[in-house]
Amino acid sequence: MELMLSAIKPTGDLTLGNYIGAIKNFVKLQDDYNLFVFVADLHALTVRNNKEDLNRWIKEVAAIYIACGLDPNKATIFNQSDLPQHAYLGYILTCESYMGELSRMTQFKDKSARGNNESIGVGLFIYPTLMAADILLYDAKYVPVGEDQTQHVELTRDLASRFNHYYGETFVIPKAIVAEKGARIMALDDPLKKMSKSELGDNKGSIRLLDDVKTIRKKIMSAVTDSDNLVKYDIENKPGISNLMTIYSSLTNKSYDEIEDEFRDGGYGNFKKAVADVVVEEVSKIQVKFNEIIKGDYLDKVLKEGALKAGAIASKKIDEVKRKLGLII
Ligand code: AQP
Repeated sequence: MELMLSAIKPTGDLTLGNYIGAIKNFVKLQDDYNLFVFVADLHALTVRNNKEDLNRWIKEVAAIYIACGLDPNKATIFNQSDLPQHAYLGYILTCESYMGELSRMTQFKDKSARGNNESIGVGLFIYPTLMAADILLYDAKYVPVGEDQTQHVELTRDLASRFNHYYGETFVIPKAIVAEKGARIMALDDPLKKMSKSELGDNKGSIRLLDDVKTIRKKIMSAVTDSDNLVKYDIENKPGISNLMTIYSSLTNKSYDEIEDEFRDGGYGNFKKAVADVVVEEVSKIQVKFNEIIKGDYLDKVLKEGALKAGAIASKKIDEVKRKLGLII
């Protein structure tokens, strides 16, 4: 089976966006690929965190993977920081990359356009090279990502080709896989903004997978929409209702046409209630499993076994890279 790799960074309580755009797809893919899924905890360090929060989020991501249906007997699940090989290859790939190409990465560009370059962390500047290392360590052929990450997979491809060119065939050139539907779930309080787990403030825009059922219903019922009361998919003119349709469609597998028919005479109130029902049903199942997994030492065991398996592959790759560069192994 071909190797596919993806990750989530523990930077907040996971959202419905993370589930629909990423985890739900991982679960489907685990039967057809040799799937490696990790908790990208080193990537979480590009911003300063409270250590209790970070620790809780790391465990939450790992436990949610399993609660959503990732099977540790099929997928390899591990913590990035358990394997120093990631940072090691990240440094080597940083040396292979150019200021120009890293300056063009959207996140850094956006942040530097907003003002004071002097205070932007270097971690944010070089995190795409760490992401390249995450992928290239395992010879991953496919990388499922959200739309906003495709640029980083392009950089990974460039770095892999560059290394192969100068030092001889070493890395597999990976391909990004972007899911069509659900690739971008938007915030409920501002459908022009992505639903994000690190969103601060009153948190009305993000449904958290561990939110209680009442809160979830309330957030969906008060989601921002237009006022013409017609359930119709029109991303330009009706971004709020279209976003809710994407959520509903992703969880029920109904097409947009079917949803429009179903709610033709119902108006927004009925539709929002139906969206809340399917979200609550799905999330409740995840929460029951999560509450079992988070107790006891099962999670530790899964992460240790995952790190052993991934570590064996990563160490071999590091030896190969050192040999190619002329470093002593
Ligand atoms: N709103 C979303 N819609 C669809 N997919 C989403 N993902 C995140 N938000 C949405 C997908 O979830 C995975 C998480 O990747 P990540 O943790 O590395 O970072 P991210 O994409 O930056 O996710 P967040 O939740 O927005 O985190 P913060 O707030 O920390 O930046 C990816 O596969 C992503 O596409």
